[in-house]
Amino acid sequence: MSEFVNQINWYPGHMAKARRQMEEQLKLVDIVIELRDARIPLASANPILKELSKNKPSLIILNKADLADEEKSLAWKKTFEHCLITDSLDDRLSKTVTDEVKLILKDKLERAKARGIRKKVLRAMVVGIPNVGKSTFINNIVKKKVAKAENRPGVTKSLQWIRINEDVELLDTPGVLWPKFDDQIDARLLALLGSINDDVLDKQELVLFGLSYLKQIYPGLIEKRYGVNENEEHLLEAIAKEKLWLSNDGTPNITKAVDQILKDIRSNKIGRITWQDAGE
Ligand SMILES: Nc1nc2c(ncn2[C@@H]2O[C@H](COP(=O)(O)OP(=O)(O)O)[C@@H](O)[C@H]2O)c(=O)[nH]1
Ligand SMILES: [Mg+2]
Repeated sequence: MSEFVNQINWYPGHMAKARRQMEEQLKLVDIVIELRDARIPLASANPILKELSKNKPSLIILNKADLADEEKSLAWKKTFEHCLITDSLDDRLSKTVTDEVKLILKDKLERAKARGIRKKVLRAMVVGIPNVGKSTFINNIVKKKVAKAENRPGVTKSLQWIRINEDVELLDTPGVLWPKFDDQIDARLLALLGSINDDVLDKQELVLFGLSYLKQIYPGLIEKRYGVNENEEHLLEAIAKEKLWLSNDGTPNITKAVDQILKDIRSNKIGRITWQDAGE
């Protein structure tokens, strides 16, 4: 496979800086809330987060679950120690997340109590790769409660904490992590779902990859959606003909087919699809 995804946005200097900053911020929190895309639970993980967080408790959030295959989300949930299936627009998100955080950190709360600290406020930070829904998630969780905690000694001035409720506060800016570029399949899946800027990609190659991948994991789905069953070589042409995506001279318009299929995939017109299976 060719070197497919350009790493232009994540040159080494940028990664090193992001890494340093993340390490500093992680020291200040009790728990890491790691957002992943429920449609690609592995490809949307950062390759070194575990190492960076030094085994700090973590809560995996399978976000954008409204776009994913429900059954597969449940299967994925079982593979993580602590995991919630969410979408960033869920009304009860704030309560669901804080309840889970308190449950995970129950021992810590009890130890604090035993030492005479009556009300320990738990600190969390949200991390994740670009476009996974971090800002939407944070905005939802803190809505109407944007009482920023005061600056405290020992905490860098630029860091702001937002109190979600009496028990939990959140770093107001999420940690942005780079995605997995090294694995070319993961990189293609990220691109397919729009998590990597696709200006730098060969869209036709990407769409063909997506279609043949779909054929393997959801047999019959492409036929159902586009009414054709062709091998890869003629697939785009056949779909364009079937959907009447034609050029002025009446021939199949492949460019249009590519753009349209990419749009269909990203907007879930093809269906709720999870591209990676638990236990693979
Ligand atoms: N369907 C769906 N879309 C979401 C969800 N969370 C975020 N989005 C959309 O995904 C895009 C990226 O979200 P954003 O919060 O900016 O991601 P960030 O880059 O991680 O901060 C936006 O268009 C959001 O509206 C979700 O749970 N479900
Ligand atoms: Mg953001």
